[in-house]
Amino acid sequence: MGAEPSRQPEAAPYHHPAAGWGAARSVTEFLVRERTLLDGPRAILKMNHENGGFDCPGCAWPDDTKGLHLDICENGIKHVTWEMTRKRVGREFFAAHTVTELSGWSDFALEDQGRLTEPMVYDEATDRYVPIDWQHAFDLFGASVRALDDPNRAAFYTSGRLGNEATFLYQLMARELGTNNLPDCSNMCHEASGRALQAALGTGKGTADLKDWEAADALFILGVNAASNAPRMLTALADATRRGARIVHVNPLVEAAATRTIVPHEFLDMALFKATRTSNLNLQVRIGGDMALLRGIAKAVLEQSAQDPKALDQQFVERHTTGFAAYRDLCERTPWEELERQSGLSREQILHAARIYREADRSIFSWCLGVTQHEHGVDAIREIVNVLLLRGNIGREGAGPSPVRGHSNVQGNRTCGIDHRPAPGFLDRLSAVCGIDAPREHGKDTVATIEAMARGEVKVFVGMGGNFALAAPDTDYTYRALRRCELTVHVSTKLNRSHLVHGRRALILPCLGRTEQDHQRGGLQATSVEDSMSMVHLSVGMKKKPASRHLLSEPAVIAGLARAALPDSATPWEWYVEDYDRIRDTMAEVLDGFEDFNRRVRLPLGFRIKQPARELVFLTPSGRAEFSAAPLPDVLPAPGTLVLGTMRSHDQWNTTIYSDNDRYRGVKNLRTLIFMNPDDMRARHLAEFDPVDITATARDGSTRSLHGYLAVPHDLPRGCAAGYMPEMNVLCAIGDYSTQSDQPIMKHLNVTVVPATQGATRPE
Ligand SMILES: Nc1nc2c(c(=O)[nH]1)N[C@H]1C(S)=C(S)[C@@H](COP(=O)(O)OP(=O)(O)OC[C@H]3O[C@@H](n4cnc5c(=O)[nH]c(N)nc54)[C@H](O)[C@@H]3O)O[C@H]1N2
Ligand SMILES: Nc1nc2c(c(=O)[nH]1)N[C@H]1C(S)=C(S)[C@@H](COP(=O)(O)OP(=O)(O)OC[C@H]3O[C@@H](n4cnc5c(=O)[nH]c(N)nc54)[C@H](O)[C@@H]3O)O[C@H]1N2
Ligand SMILES: [Mo]
Repeated sequence: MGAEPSRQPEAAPYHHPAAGWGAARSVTEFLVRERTLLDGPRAILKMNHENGGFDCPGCAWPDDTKGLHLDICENGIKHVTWEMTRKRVGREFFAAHTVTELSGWSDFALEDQGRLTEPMVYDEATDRYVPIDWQHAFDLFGASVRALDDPNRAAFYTSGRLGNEATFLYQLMARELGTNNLPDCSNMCHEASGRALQAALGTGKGTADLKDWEAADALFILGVNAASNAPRMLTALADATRRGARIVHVNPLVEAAATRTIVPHEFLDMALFKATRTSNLNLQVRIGGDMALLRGIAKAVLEQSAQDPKALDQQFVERHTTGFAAYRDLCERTPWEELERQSGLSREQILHAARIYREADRSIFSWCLGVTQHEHGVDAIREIVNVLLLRGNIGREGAGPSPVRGHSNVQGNRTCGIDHRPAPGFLDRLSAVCGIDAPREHGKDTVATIEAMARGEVKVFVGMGGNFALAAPDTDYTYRALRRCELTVHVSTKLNRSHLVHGRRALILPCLGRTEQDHQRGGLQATSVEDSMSMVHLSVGMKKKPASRHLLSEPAVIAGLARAALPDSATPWEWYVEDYDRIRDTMAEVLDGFEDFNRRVRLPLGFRIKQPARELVFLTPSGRAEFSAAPLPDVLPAPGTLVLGTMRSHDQWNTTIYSDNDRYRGVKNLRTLIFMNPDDMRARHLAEFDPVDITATARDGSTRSLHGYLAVPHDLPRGCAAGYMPEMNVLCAIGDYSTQSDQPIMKHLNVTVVPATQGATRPE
């Protein structure tokens, strides 16, 4: 897998501020490559704007509260231009290449063919995709679904960029068919956050919004590579520094956002190369060590409260929480040595973080995959809440938990019904309003769906966006599972691996992207999305001419699929698609917090879904915020092994690889690498770029290997290693998912690393 195969790998520390001119140059190169030098900049000026414009299809960071601001980032721009490319993949392309041949292409080469232009169906006789018209494609799906003896033999995956209206129709189709099999990318992402916050605070989401970020005195940023994956957070960090707030980064790696930045839209700073510091303290925890650090902070706060009663918000704890005594006991009983060992930090470092926390009136804790993709992800996030509760950092300005969500609408997907474990109250309302009998039995999440496909139980798989084959764990197993299906259907914008790893029959259904105008009988349509901080607003495409005239919008594709599978359905599928206001009117009746949806979503900045926990209303069994008292997990690597975390490079979007560079980590022309501590390399007699074999041992003792990866020294704690997803999904065993969140454990693989027996893997 690789974009620039013939170039020599390079690795050197990166000494420049995040964003700034490196980002500007990278954007220009990208616009040229995608041949969108004219359309790209025009689109970017329309992005994330108050009153119109489309929502950046990049990350889920909220738009600037001032609304008028051009808050853009390098990676958002890349993501938009990726969709707007002038390259096309049409029927001639598919006629010229068999699926077997395409299977030998790199993932980069597949997506690089450009936008899909018409529906295609797999033809077994010629091993090629051939054109099919929309109605026949829908009919093939309808017949396959109706032939199933149980609706639970179908599964409906969502990748988190689907707009709210399409999301609502999609889950309605699944539930009208009779299944809650709605796996989604969130099952690999923030499932742990949802479960932890639900248990502790009675809400599955963060409670802090961007205004709170602007008012916080201390920001704790855990397990996120913000400069690459949530670059607009850099603006918030730079603003925080300027007003004197303090910022603590917790990450085994010192990522670019943890040093300094030049904010992308501050042109004067760009011109003067003026960087702003974005960190007061970097804590390089060991992988999985966050919980021990957090407990250490709590222990320090509690110890301090003996002399300084203000260290603890006694009144808040008494009035609004439960479980405090047990938690205090646990903290007192946990020895400092244990906290140091498990966190990989010294007592002084932990006390330093605790002092910053104690001295701040208002604190926000923010986190992403570095905290969630672990066996103990739920416990670790509950520990974040514990720490916040000690000082009453919930339900007031400038404070609270603030997970950084992934895909641009992954939070909206969950709000609008993509949930394999839906709440009974939601199902009641959905059934009553939509006149269906929604199934009550829980459905399958991502891992359970793969296992069921492998057993031959799930036979029809639909992917609404995304790249399931590559994104999921245990690549070989997942491939075998998908190939056992009777029918695989992918609604996509670009060709990807999931189209080639298909069932006996297979459909590729191309759809409009978010940048494109969506015209239906009722006129130009807008869709709504929800960001990481629960703001719901409209997104309207700006590109008049779609990538192809055969494309349908996602709601139209879903309506077509639904009608074919449910010919007698009383749901007015076609009527809904004529005017998305009609979908929104139904959503307003079904979904909590969506009253008066059509009016409120048209307010200049949209609206914020009410957050009970923000108002100190805790919808937990006790009616209070609940402390947890989980035992500290043992996260130390076994002797001779390393703990490996998989992550993204700067130049990729999940399974979409833009190039083989990772600018902020100083890497060029290389993805088949493993970052290691220099001492761990020396112990294995490895020099920079020496080829190694990596073997992961799963819980069940089975092993999975990658061969010929290159060792790259990096500043990370001993015993820890890192490398890139999705390539390293080969190493993630399907059975190794968290017993707390069911999330695949993608940040904590137990591996051995030895010099390669066969030399280096050269990218093809
Ligand atoms: N440009 C771009 N933007 C994206 C994406 C993309 O692929 N490209 N993906 C989107 C999606 S879907 C998501 S979910 C988010 C993902 O955003 P991130 O969570 O930033 O994703 P990762 O690249 O997996 O990086 C995880 C970070 O956690 C750190 N880490 C690893 N293990 C630990 C640990 O045990 N403790 C702590 N504290 N840190 C640890 C790693 O060093 C790394 O900095 O980004 C979204 N935004
Ligand atoms: N080892 C490891 N694996 C991981 C992770 C990790 O950290 N480590 N992270 C996990 C996480 S957090 C996530 S979210 C998943 C990501 O999993 P997915 O969301 O499944 O993957 P993406 O790469 O984001 O999907 C890209 C594809 O989406 C399609 N697409 C793009 N735009 C649109 C659109 O507007 N509409 C439609 N219908 N399709 C579109 C294109 O065809 C493109 O090829 O990966 C997970 N996998
Ligand atoms: Mo994600």
